[in-house]
Amino acid sequence: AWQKFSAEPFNTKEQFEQEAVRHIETTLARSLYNCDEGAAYGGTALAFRDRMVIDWNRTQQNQTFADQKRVYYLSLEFLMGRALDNAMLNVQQKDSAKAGLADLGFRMEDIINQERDAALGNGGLGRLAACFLDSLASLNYPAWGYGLRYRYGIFKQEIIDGYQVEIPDYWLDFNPWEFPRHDVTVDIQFFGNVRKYVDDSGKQVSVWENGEIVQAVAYDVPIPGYATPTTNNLRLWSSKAASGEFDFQKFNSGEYESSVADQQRAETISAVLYPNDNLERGKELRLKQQYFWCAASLFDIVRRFKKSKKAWKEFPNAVAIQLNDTHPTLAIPELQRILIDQEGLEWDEAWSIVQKTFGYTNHTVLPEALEKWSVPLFQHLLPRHLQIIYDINLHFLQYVERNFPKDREMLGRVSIIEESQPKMVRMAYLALIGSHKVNGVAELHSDLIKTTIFKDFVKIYGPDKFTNVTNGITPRRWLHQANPRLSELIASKLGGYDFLKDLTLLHKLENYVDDKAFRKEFQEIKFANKVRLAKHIKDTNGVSVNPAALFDIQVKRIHEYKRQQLNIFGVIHRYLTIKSMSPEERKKLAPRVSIFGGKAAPGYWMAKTIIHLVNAVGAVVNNDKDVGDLLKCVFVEDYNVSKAEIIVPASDISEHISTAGTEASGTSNMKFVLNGGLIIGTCDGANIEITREIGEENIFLFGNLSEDVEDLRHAHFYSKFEFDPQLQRVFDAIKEGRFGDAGQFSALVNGIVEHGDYYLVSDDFKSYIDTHTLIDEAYKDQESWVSKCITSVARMGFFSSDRCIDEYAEMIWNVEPLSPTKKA
Ligand code: 26W
Repeated sequence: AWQKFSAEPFNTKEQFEQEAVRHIETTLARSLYNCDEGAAYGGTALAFRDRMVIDWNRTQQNQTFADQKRVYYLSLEFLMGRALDNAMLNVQQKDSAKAGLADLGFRMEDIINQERDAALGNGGLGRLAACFLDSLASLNYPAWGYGLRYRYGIFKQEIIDGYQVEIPDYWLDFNPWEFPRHDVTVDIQFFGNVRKYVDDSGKQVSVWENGEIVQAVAYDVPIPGYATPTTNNLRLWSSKAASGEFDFQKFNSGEYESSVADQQRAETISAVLYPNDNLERGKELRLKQQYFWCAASLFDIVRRFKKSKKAWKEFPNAVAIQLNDTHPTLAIPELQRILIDQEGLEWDEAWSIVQKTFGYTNHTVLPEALEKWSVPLFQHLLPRHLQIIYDINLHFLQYVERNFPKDREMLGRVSIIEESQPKMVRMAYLALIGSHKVNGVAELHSDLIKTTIFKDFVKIYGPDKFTNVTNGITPRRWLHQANPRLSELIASKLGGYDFLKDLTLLHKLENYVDDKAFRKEFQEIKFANKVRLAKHIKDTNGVSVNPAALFDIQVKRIHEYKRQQLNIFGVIHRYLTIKSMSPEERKKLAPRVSIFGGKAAPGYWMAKTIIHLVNAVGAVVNNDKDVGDLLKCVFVEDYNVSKAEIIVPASDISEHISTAGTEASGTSNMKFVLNGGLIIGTCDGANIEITREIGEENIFLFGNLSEDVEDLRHAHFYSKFEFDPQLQRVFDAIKEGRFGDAGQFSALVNGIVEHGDYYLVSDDFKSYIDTHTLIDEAYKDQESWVSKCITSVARMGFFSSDRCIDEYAEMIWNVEPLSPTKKA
């Protein structure tokens, strides 16, 4: 049994009511007579926040006094979703709150639904960061997250006439989970020039001066751990004009308007999350965001370290910084700059500290996602950093030259500076060179980075610099919170909720695979979850779907490499097949509901075309009398974390069908299986390890392997290839205009027919369709289907983000948990 430090839990509903009502009436200044659901949410959130804050303060104090290494997770994205349910779970007083809210005339579910998602991320990378924060706190690691406090998160998606429309996500009207720290500010410099001189001792000194200053203000968000008092901190920086004489001069000279304009320009830095996923666009504002956040975070980390009065060589024993992809790579030259320009260390000593401090996680091998910044832009915005990067590169290339004197070509290949017009800074190389470990996020991906993008670096540094940490997900949100009935059923068999702290305990469920009562309950829960999703679909799309049908779900960012186009072509194929059948034949078919969801980057036309086609197919199929319940096709608008919590538990089959070798890991695949759904997938990312864990009899794999992709692509250009007739039939139907004007979809079809089919849709189509036929058959045998589902859940223990965090801690960070009970 554990206890929170704050010794005042809501033991009774009256206690909860008293506190919630006090907040409604005082903090929110609302009269109880017009207390709506929004106010009830506010009161509830604030009451729980009070419970967390005491633990938070204690944890921070404890971490300050403990002489122990800390982890800093730098991520430009934290896709947190809602916080209230998570806070209630971790403070463990949800029952009193539920009863208290009922007294006040509210349903807990409605109150939870009042909260807006904190959607400060695009997809997998941002959600992974959120799962990691949950695990770090739950495992008592002394760890902070650092990010940006965007005023606008990922846009809200509306589907209008079948097209995606983006609406700004202004989410901060009421955010009870953040604490502004107006006293924690950092001045951040941009632009200016570098002055060099030799000081009295004969040392070369560089001064970066005459820049423009923007202020970073800290906003702190408490991150409570599960079943532990440890409450870590997520610090998000917000930008603000530096208040200084400059402004006053403008006021005095009557330039009030332009001084306000300066203010707005400064605030623009943290205004909006870039909505691109896996596509780099080289915008100046994005580089500004990256430096602003890295510089503020490093200043903060260094300030904290300096309070300990330790020698600089101790820095890597006190601090581990993890770079979530290359977005925070500027932290590397920034730390080097602080150490040599401000702290007066010699280059080599400083550089050794830098390399020991950082670890770099790569999340993608897609070439268009690899960050590169133009040298002229760098020169303009961060002149001193560019010099430091050149110096890092010089030292590095000299090292390479010494060790590989015969391979002259290598220098150009591995240089941080790409000799293009204009020259470019390759951020992934800088991140790799400045870190002591580089990891991929699933076994296949970690192997691929060593043979493709970082091949030369394996020769240079040896293979030990590279490692794998397969991604994971937090079972607190993705099992207990999203699927409370399944969690409860599991707890009833395993004798409690220990599995939420040690997910490998799920293996004991294998003893219940043949247990009649357990199986029945398991099926009932899945059905109830499908009913819930069917209601959501009815409410938002107006389409009635039969919860007894097989729910086939693909929800994730829309991207050609993820191949939603393969899925929708499969749906069209199914539709055409149904149409060609006699009523007798149709009776033998298993009813299906194909569900899509996900956002397209606003400038990604092909992805938007895919969304449009899904909606166009839905409009035809869902209204065809010949088809009826046999096939429905729906696009769920505005897919986000809280929608995922409804969608994931309702799936029978989910689709993870990327071209082999393109999806670094995938994490929703883990969520779906953990919630008792099966998957159809390619041999890609974490699908491979899921197969290893659950057994190949429990997954539907199809398609070409990553080692064959290159040859297949090549063949598209050099041998005239015939399409599978079934795919041809799909294209013909589109061209005939059966889903509206064919011209709208021509780019999609032509990309495959005429432009090389880069993502191998035609190569994998037959295998995909055949596998879906197997799925239809398998689903008819409900007994064996349920056995597969239960066995799979039992074998998913490996994919907890807790396992993942322990691996990072041991292999990369060299940090230990800090007991929360240790007295400060
Ligand atoms: C600079 C533009 C940009 C923006 C976002 C480039 C790359 C990204 C991310 C790295 C994209 C992303 O979210 N990658 C996903 O990371 C997940 C967590 O590791 C993996 O599970 C997914 O396979 C990977 O696509």
